[in-house]
Amino acid sequence: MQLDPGTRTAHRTCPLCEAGCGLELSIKDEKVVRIRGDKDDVFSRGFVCPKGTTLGHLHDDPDWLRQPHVKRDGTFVPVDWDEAFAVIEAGLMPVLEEHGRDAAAIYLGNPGAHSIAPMIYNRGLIKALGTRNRFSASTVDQRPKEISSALMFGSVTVPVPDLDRTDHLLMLGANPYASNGSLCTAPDFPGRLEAIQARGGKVVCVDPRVSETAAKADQHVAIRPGTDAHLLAAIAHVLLEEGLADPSNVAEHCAGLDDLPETFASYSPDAVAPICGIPADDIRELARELAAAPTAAVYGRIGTCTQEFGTLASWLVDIVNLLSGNLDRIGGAMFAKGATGQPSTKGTPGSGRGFAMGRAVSRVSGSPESLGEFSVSVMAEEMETTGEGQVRALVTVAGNPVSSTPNSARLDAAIADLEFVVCIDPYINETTRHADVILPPPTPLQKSHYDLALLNFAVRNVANYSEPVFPLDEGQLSEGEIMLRLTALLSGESFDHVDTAALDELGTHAMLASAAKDPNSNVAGRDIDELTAQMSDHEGPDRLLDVMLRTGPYGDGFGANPDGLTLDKLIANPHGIDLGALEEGRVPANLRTPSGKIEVLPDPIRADLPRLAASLERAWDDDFVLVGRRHVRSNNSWMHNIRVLTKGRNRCTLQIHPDDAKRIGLVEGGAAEVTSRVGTVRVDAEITDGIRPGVVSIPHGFGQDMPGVQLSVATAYKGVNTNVLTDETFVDALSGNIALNGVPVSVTPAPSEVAV
Ligand SMILES: Nc1nc2c(c(=O)[nH]1)N[C@H]1C(S)=C(S)[C@@H](COP(=O)(O)OP(=O)(O)OC[C@H]3O[C@@H](n4cnc5c(=O)[nH]c(N)nc54)[C@H](O)[C@@H]3O)O[C@H]1N2
Ligand SMILES: Nc1nc2c(c(=O)[nH]1)N[C@H]1C(S)=C(S)[C@@H](COP(=O)(O)OP(=O)(O)OC[C@H]3O[C@@H](n4cnc5c(=O)[nH]c(N)nc54)[C@H](O)[C@@H]3O)O[C@H]1N2
Ligand code: SF4
Ligand SMILES: [Mo]
Repeated sequence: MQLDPGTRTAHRTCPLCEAGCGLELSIKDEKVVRIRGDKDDVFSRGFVCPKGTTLGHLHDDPDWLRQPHVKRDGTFVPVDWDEAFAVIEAGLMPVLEEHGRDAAAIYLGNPGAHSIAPMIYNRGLIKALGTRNRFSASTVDQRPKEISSALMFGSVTVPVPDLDRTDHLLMLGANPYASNGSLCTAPDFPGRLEAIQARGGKVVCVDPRVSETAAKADQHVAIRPGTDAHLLAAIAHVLLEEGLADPSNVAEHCAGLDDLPETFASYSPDAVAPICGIPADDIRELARELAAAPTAAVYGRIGTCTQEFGTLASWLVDIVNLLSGNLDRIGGAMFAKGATGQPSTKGTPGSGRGFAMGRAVSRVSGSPESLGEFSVSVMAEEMETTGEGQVRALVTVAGNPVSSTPNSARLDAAIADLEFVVCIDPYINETTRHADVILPPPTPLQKSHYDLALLNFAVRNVANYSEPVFPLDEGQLSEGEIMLRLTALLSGESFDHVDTAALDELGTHAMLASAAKDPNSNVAGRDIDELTAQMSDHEGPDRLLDVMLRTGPYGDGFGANPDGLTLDKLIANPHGIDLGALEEGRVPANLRTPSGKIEVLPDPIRADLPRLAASLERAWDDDFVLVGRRHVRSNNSWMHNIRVLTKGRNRCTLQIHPDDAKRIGLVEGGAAEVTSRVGTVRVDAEITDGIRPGVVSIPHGFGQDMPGVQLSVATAYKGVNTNVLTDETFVDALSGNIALNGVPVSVTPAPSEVAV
């Protein structure tokens, strides 16, 4: 397509998922006329998926709120910012004054992990709110992996498969052809998998479904949901028993290695085969191939986390990497070094305070704290259960927990009963319809972008910053300003006189002071005023980002390393800066365990192993179990309002195996009734032999047709919320993380569909 003169081009990173693809936008008359992959992006090299090309549609979506909304007599009305904050002050503060700070809960959602203002200001908001009731999407997602890594390495530093150099990839519970990868930032993940195959390597995909990824893999292993820990323990067993284990590259930095043979003694392939539904010989072969490959990496993702043995499975991924000699090794599982610094690159190299969890338990059912949060599994009960500490108010930032977390109907009712709800969110959806006040952020194209979280999990070390493509409209507030004003209000200050620049200066000062105090930082011992004098005039979260970059592992150290990174340098390089391939030999310097060793068998893991052992005796004979899935044109709960993405056949179907469908009398396209302990949904059947018998799959994030939701496209989409079925009591006991996969359900043809 030839573009008119007068068209300008802008480059920015896509904020929608972890891949972080570079986009090239063509803009005419301040409208996006085309988005394509940025061929010059140092990381994504022109790759883009269908969602990334719709950021212009998102920006123009008439349902995206452009000013705050306050609920009056059950209806949302637009108001100006001062009025919105005044309503919050009048409504929320009395609840906190009367019942204490724990009367508020906060839920931080997924897009906040891809948005610079929440990444930087959430911490201050949480502190100002002062509640112990903190929740996030992490406990419906990756918390088990965060915990297992932090226990082993002393901080949340997750090894990622070295996709571009490995010879063999064993992938469990991930479908990057749909998701584009997770806890493994790799734009064009599919292309990187195909490159493994093209260079003669092998890709093995372990999944109860023949996912898009499984279909392209060299081998598909159709595992029974929830049994990845059993499979991986058996792989470890074979490596140890057959003398194939060779962790010599990191052995001197490990504590507890000698305990592993006994730990896995009872997990022979024969013992786990009937549980996993995988022949014992196939399990042996998986182990032998891992050991024989010149380099190999095991990669587990959401299917291995959101299940009953999520933390053990996540730990076992790294144990098998370690035993097969592939941890911290080129072509194996490696550690990224993000440009903004991580706990594993700060402080004394080689040891640290380590990681503790369960420092508090939730009020009602005693669920353990981890990383300062409780599991979303207890959110509803904390709202419903009266007494000291009952949650009476909710703040959400970029989250839609009514759609995304288990037993949605219960949570929906609990939120409806709260005394006050504030949402920093652009849409009136399943959750925000309960808000008293909605504070909408500008669209992604009106914000700067740097993926502070996910570049720490990238398969190459890369830094990439994007300036806003469009300015704020008259009367719009930046997301950072919204957050700072709410923070000030919660701290008892007057929200209408908040000097956000002064708050940022305080933040900058604190960050510089902490870097100067760290004897290992590149500004150790320097004078704060001298450093401050050298700051460029960036504002808001960008100003703090600049400090992180400059004091980070590649930073200019405020002159100490003149060629190093600064935000100005990133702005001058809109296609990103490639900082090189991942380095091997990061261990032991990146460890932050008190022992200075990789804790191979940390105490909480050791204490959880009997639970796995007990399951060897269990009758694994549920009628049906439910798993999820993703589609490349859908993004969690909030992109179904973009018409171009929802076109085509209904994607919210119940996948079921033909033998099962026949057995229960379900026909293609017929309505099925699916019932779990907590709820029932009615959903169209899609009969496919691409799913294991006994397993059914429904994708999450659908079902926007609830009263009060104002999403004109999404509410018309034929879909159901699968989290009406997922069960808040079905968790990984160690982490408290929800088990979304392997949920026992019954399936029947919906009553009106029964053939007569
Ligand atoms: N059954 C089942 N449930 C699941 C999953 C599953 O696999 N199966 N996956 C889980 C996972 S991995 C995740 S991460 C969660 C995600 O669940 P949530 O954390 O609830 O995130 P989203 O569904 O993405 O909802 C995003 C919310 O953020 C708002 N939003 C969008 N952009 C912005 C922005 O720039 N700023 C702000 N302030 N708000 C914004 C949207 O309007 C929406 O309300 O779902 C989980 N739920
Ligand atoms: N298009 C799109 N991309 C996304 C998202 C999205 O909603 N849409 N969400 C983003 C987010 S928040 C995340 S966290 C990532 C997640 O990214 P992925 O981890 O790749 O998640 P999924 O694509 O859901 O793939 C999970 C696979 O696990 C399988 N599975 C289910 N149960 C089990 C089990 O017990 N064992 C094993 N081995 N496999 C199992 C499912 O069948 C499914 O194919 O995707 C991100 N990218
Ligand atoms: S893969 Fe993810 S980051 Fe890349 S264009 Fe698609 S949604 Fe955006
Ligand atoms: Mo996620």
